[in-house]
Amino acid sequence: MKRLVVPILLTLVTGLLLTWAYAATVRIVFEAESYSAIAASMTKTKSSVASGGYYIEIPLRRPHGQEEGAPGDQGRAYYKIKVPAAGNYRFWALCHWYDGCGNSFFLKVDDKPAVVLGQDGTYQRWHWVKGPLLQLGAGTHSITIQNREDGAKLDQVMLTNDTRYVPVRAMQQTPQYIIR
Ligand SMILES: [Ca+2]
Repeated sequence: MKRLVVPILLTLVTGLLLTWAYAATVRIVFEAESYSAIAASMTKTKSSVASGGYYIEIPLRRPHGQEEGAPGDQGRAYYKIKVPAAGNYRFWALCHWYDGCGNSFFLKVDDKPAVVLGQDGTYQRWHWVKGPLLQLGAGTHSITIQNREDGAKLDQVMLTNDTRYVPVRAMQQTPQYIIR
């Protein structure tokens, strides 16, 4: 009987920990078009293949840039989100890049310096781009997606404290975490 107590206790403790870990998982998903403000040349574009029917983009310029240069304008989209629990959140963005000179945005969170989002080599198709790990307190945060290169499109954003999670397709928007 005594030999059974330890395994039973271990099972119970493991179960409780797993339940807690699962319950504490937060995913914050918002459509790129669910911005609270937008400034040109960032544009909302209708699309039958985009989640929610729209994406936002820095439209392609003619001639399209052939090298890394300064952004053509201050185009940006601004979001406010409500983070339910403090933690480290991985930032993911569902993006579509034109080419190697149209494959990034600037990402600015709260009043921290802007960082580059993207610069990967997947062109001409929608894919999830892994962004930075953000240390966020519970409460309201602001997210700005800014022009860095023309030909860059954004469909959705996802933040999760489950840092092992890798998104594969568009997800259900979580309106409870979006402040408009
Ligand atoms: Ca969308």
